[in-house]
Amino acid sequence: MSESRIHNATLRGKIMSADEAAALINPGDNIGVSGFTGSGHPKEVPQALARRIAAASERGETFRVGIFTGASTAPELDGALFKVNGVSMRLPYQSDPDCRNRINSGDALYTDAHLSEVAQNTAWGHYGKLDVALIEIVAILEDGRLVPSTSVGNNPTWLDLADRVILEVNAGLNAKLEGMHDIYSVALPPHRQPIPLIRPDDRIGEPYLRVDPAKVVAVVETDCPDRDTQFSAPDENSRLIAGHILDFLQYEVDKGRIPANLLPLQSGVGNVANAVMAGLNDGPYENLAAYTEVLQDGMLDMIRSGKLVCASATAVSLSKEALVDFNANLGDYRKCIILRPQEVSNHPEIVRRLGIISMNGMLEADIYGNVNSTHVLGSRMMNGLGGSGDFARNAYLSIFMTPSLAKNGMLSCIVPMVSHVDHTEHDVQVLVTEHGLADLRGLAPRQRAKLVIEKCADPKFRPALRDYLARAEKSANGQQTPHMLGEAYDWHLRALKGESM
Ligand code: 0RQ
Repeated sequence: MSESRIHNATLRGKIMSADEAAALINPGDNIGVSGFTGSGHPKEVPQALARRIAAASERGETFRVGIFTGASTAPELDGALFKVNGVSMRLPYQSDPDCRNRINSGDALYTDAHLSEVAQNTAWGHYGKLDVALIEIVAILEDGRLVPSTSVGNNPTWLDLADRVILEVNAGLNAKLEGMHDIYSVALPPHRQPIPLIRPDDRIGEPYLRVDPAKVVAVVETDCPDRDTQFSAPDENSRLIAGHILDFLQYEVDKGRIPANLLPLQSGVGNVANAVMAGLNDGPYENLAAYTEVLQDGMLDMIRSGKLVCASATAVSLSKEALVDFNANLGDYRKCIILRPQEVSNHPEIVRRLGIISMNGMLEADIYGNVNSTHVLGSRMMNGLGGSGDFARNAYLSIFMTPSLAKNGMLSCIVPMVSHVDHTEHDVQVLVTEHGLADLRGLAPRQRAKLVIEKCADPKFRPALRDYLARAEKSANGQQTPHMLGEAYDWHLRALKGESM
């Protein structure tokens, strides 16, 4: 493999095993790893590091590291390191069960941040010094430039800022990825310039990552697939939510507010997002574009059918079946998929310029339109904010969606007051559940509340929400945004006692 994938003589001289590379990581190091939603993460060195940490722990020594990523990774990285309690600090978005449990038990500190801001926050030193960059790539060119993997994430920043660099060259990923990426660096103020990206398919950088070869301390050859992301067939709720969104988008087209080929689409992760894409694929739209962070199965289907002519993202996160097709037809997909650093894929300047239609999941919304995407019952971290805030605040249309009920109908996802706020009423224009869609644009809080209750709440919780609103409006507190503060969280308090909200 070294013949075909590592063409630079200096870096070929640094090839070693994953265990040897992991031995170059010290207790207390902060490690910037590649990886975004289960794609493009290093796969062998993290497991070797986890073995070292476990051995140190058996000797009674403390060995913990800080892990900075693009977003969520996979069992070989977050899973392995968190199982051995080897991570003292983690950022940003995650979705691994062991990682989530360590965060919520207090074993690990977790810093959640807008994905577009992580690179600049690191450069400014807000998270501490970055000691090591551990980056998966698919090849090294003769001149030392690196062919990125299935995600770009924060890799340019990690390579730039870290003292030491460890590269995993993965022969298990398709070499035809070369040319799919567009690496552009955003300067820090006061040197920042407008990002010259006017259309989703503009290329503004170069297809390779660069690294100072003198900083590279290890090159590890691997041959491992990415995590595959399982999608179930859209359930009834997902189909209904997708249907409401599609009707709404058609209404906007008919009103002349958006063009017939819509505006560039951003779609969050998960089955509902995929169901919306499936609906768009079956709909009357042509020449669609995506400017998003994660490209999932639904968008790949749309590229194949010719409906989606361009997709800009920072990662490709596919099911096993979709990966087979992706790899078989990569030459064709490369013509319309561009992978960028997350600082660019999620950049507020671009999101506002392009007028994106943004669609993200949520845990709960309140009757006034504030959204909680991250904290179950106010305290327990789910996954993190991800890119939802990058898009929601700056999109032309920001849509949040959820089934109206959770936990076997015990919880209402429409509540009097959200137990944690990620997206304020000012950043949420449309709420959707299986029951309907509430277009909140231009409405005052009390108008919004009536619409959210009638359109989005499950019928079994509507009477209690109507009653709350009516009494709040009459109460002394009932002004611009009527609330009864002594009662607003009774719904969550009942849930915490294991009762229905
Ligand atoms: O719990 O896993 O224990 O069964 O939350 O809920 O309905 O499966 O929804 O998979 O679409 O995730 C907000 C988490 C929704 C996701 C969130 C419980 C429910 C279940 C998951 P179980 P569903 P989804 C792009 C954009 C933030 C980041 C983001 C998310 C679990 O969309 O992480 O948008 N968003 N990034 O039972 C208590 C409620 C609940 C609830 C659902 N009201 N109270 N629990 N659940 N509603 C991607 C990136 O940025 C990388």
